Amino acid sequence: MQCEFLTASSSLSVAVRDWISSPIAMAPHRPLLGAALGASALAAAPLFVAPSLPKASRSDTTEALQQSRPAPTTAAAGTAGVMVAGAAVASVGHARSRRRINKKLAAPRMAKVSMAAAKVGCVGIVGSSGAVGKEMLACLENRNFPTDKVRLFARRAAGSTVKSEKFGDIVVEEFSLEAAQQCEICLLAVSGDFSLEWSPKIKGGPLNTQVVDNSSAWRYDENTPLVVPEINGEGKCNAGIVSNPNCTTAVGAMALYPIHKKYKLKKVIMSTYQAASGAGAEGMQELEDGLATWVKEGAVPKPEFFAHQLPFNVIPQIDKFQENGYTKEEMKVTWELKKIFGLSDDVKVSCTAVRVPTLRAHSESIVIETEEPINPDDVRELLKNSPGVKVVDDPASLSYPMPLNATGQEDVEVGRIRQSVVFGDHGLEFFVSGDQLLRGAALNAVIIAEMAVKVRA
Ligand code: 2RA
Repeated sequence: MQCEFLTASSSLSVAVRDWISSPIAMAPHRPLLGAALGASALAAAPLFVAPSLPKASRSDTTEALQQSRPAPTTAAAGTAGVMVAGAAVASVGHARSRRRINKKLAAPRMAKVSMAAAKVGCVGIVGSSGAVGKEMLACLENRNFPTDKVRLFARRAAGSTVKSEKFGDIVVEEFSLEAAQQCEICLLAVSGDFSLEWSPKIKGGPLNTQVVDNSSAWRYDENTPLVVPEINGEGKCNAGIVSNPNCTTAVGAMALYPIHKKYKLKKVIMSTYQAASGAGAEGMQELEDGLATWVKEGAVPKPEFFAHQLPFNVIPQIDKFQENGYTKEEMKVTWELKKIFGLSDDVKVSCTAVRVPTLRAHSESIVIETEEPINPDDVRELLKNSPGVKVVDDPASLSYPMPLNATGQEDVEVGRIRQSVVFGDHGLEFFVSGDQLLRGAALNAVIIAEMAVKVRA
């Protein structure tokens, strides 16, 4: 059965998409999205403990996504498929209103740096034209970052002008070491290879430039701090290179850390529902194009970016497979939680990472076993008072975290908090949705930079 409005003319489709992105249609209880997400993958994978953190890698996640080449692709357009299309088309509209949403962001719970207290002359964004680079500029604007000037570096966009309400018209430049070192802080939204080559050269120099790197290049380097500022930022943000975690780790860490501090984690089993934008702008584009073509022509084109068709599908592979059968995306959660939380080898963390046809915000189903007895009511109270977290957990009013609602929000939503039937009074299960372009990338980097400014003062 096909939904009438999705098979109608393209102008009607546009009208429908506009309606879907309207505030009324974005009311939190739309069953369409819940059903679509419910069809996503879940798995309780065997536990695995990384014997040690991996060496810094020369390959970056985003590039690795253009994995093994695709399999065939005709859209299966059953009822479930139509529902997924509805959800994803809604996300398209939502992405369009992203700028509006960002302007409406709730006051962040992490204190902003006061202009009077500390300030730097210039912040650079290297890789400014990508999905994360653009959000970095938006975060600097939205959070009133204490700098006089922002410089943007991007190879393909060099020469174009970006209009910024706060920082004026910014002409995008080709990256050069000299220009980067004219900034006190450089935010890098580039490949791991670029970061491995340039971060050590950028740091230091006449202005003692600091690098905040969003790639995987330095995450597992023992001399480079891996930081979620609300968790382990204190005393780490003055390093020459500070590394941002992978977005999947950062989103889950916001909920897990307060729980770990109070109840001590023993086991973490995570299953993810990751949006197309986690793979960058091309990922979003392929999802949008695939859905638009399906609306017009009734078939989804062959994928060029993802290994398989994403519309009407979920893909249980993100990044490369490792020797142990996990993907690198999955092992990042194990490696990075260990480093950020300082977990002992006895604490076991496992993840199954799945790409789903949403545009933005990653969701995660998380099961934990703890050393101390734990219960949902106490954890709700704990999380209500934790920075960067918003408890959305009222089943009676159908309130729970969803990616559409988490999109554009600085806080990670946590809900569906319940006692685990597997681990009993030492176990809990919950669901999180967080805007991975913000918490998992741009916002995390900008808050690190805010802390760095304080230290420099
Ligand atoms: C993804 N987490 O969603 C990755 C990006 N770093 O593809």
